[in-house]
Amino acid sequence: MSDDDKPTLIGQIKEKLIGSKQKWAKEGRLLTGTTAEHTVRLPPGQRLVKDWPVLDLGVQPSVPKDVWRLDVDGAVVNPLSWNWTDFMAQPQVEDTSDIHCVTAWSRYDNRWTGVSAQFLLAQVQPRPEARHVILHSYDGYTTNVTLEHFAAPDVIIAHAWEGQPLSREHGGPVRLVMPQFYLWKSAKWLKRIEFRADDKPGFWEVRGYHNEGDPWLEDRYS
Ligand SMILES: Nc1nc2c(c(=O)[nH]1)N[C@H]1C(S)=C(S)[C@@H](COP(=O)(O)O)O[C@H]1N2
Ligand SMILES: [Mo]
Repeated sequence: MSDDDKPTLIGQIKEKLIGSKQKWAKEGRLLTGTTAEHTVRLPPGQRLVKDWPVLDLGVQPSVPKDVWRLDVDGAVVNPLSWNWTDFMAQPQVEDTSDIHCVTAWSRYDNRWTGVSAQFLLAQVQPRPEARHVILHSYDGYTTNVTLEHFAAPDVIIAHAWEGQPLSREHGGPVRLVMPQFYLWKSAKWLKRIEFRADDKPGFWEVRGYHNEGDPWLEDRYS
């Protein structure tokens, strides 16, 4: 290296900076491990978890399959009441979706099996005035959704998760799954689906939770 090529003091500092940045790049410093696709997959304010937290009112009702029933009634042409055998004899669908809980955790790729809401709607035929759907559970929990949201293709009345019977703590034998909304809309230990002309805010909705609960709009609280 000739004298002319010798880096100045400033030049030496810059080289040091560039060098350390190059090292960071090589090491992948500051990379979060997520891809651009994941960035848009995770709704605002959520963090990704790998486990599956249990949240409920502190009571996990025991509902044996031979006792379980699902009543579907209210503003429908054909009310129905399925026992376990009836329910399992309906066409089964599978769908993989993400869970977003209002307590700021999300869990990707949950594979659900059950009867689709769209199939149920075709059976019961909501009357023209029906606009709202109220989910009633064996622990006394209720939650309300619009008929429009309930009719989405990924809404499932689920009895299995990852190919296994849904555990009691996660709402077995049967829970609703409504992936496009915060998980509090996905009623566990499902007992009754009521169709109504007027809305009826559920357990959390009357306690300050948002009436709709869209995670992409951060509809956490009202
Ligand atoms: N029957 C019933 N369903 C319920 C609840 C409940 O207390 N009772 N809690 C809701 C809330 S607030 C959440 S976050 C999810 C939790 O579901 P998980 O325990 O399977 O994660 O269930 C929802 N469904
Ligand atoms: Mo929740």
